[in-house]
Amino acid sequence: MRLSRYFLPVLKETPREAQIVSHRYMLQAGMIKQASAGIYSWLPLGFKVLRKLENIVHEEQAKAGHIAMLMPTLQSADLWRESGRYDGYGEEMLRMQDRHGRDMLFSPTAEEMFTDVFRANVGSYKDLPLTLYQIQWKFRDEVRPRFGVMRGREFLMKDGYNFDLTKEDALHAYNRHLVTYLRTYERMGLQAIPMRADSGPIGGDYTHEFLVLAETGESEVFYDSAVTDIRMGERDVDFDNHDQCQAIMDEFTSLYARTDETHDADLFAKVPADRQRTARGIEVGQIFYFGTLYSEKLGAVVDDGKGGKAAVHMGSHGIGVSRLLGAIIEASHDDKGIIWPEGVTPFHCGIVNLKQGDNEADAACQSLYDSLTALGLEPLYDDRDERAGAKFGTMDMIGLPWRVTVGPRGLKNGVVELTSRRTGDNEELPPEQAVARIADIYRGIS
Ligand code: P5A
Repeated sequence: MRLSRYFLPVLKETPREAQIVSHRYMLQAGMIKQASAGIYSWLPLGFKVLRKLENIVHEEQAKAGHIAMLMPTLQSADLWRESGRYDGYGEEMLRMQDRHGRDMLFSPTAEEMFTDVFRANVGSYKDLPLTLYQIQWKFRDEVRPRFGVMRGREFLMKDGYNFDLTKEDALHAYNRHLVTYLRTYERMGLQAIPMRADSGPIGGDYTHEFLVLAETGESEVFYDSAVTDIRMGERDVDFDNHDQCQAIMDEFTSLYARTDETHDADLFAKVPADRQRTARGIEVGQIFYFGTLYSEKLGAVVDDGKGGKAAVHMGSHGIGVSRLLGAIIEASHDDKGIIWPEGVTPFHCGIVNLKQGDNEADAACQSLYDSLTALGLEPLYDDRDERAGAKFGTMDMIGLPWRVTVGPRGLKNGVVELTSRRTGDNEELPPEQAVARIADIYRGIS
């Protein structure tokens, strides 16, 4: 993409309404624009990162055999009356009526809707296990929408629902989701720690939240510092293997890690004193096992293979996809702007032409652009007629992890400059080698 033809409305001034750095940078980098309280328009750069996050989520869900589909955002109140949540959900549910006076709502979550599709189409244990999911906009009329996409009213969620014959199978689905979530966050350059939590309006009594530690996080958390040393890494996982998934679950959740709602001071006191930590965290996901809570109310039953009928065991599993943008920026930035992890960056690298209009510099930039594009990479070429300082400022703000700077002086010596956004390290090298280096960095990342 050539910057002169892109739509990147970078703001010069610091937006005054933004209280935390991720919100400020998302506005300044031209990623989002507030439409009304807690509701945002996604401008091209923000939309690009959002799509990248969605892709990672889809890829990791597919590995576990979970099946993507899409539900409507506007749902009939009748279905929610069956579960008892139409009255129970409270002020956060946005309610409306259609022209016939029928009660409708904007889905804040979709347990009822998925259970309804299940009960209408599945009647036998032979069709289990089954996990269906979607990535879809949700609406929650939060009392205090704030921090930009972090606590929005309209937000993008990945929500998945498992249907299993037995509790044991449903707990395996729970473990499977824990594994897929850990892999998902790691690919996004984040460490999200699973912590025992409270289930709130979703119900059930077995649930973990995934928290990214950050001073600006809304949740207070208590944990054993040793949990931060555990990583999924590249290990092979067989998602059908109950024991392996259980072992990973145990590895990640046996140490003390809880949100304030479930914090137990006596248990915490047993953690070695030098490892006790109190901090703040951003909740980027949550998984739930709630058994037959919804299946009994909505009549989601199957033949159990022994001549009887059984209400299916269920859980639901959510990732805050739009919130993740904020969380990634909170975890990865400096005073000049965002620093995208390679796995989620909107463009793989920037190309800065120091002397637009100079034949040699223009040709070298074009050639770099073509070589990178031919390798399947997406560069953002700043071809505007602007001062070098302004070009660097834009690149630093939007946070592409690598920048190639091209100028007549370097070209005389046959070199361009490759700069890491994270470390600021510069290296002079011939253009072909810069291309090869960048291709190398992204090999295996996509
Ligand atoms: C699980 C999937 C659920 O709704 N039902 C379907 C279950 N869980 S949850 O924890 O309430 O939400 C899942 C994740 O969505 C994000 N989230 C938000 N993101 C931005 N703004 C909000 N107002 C908001 N509310 C929830 C969180 O990341 C949460 O973990």
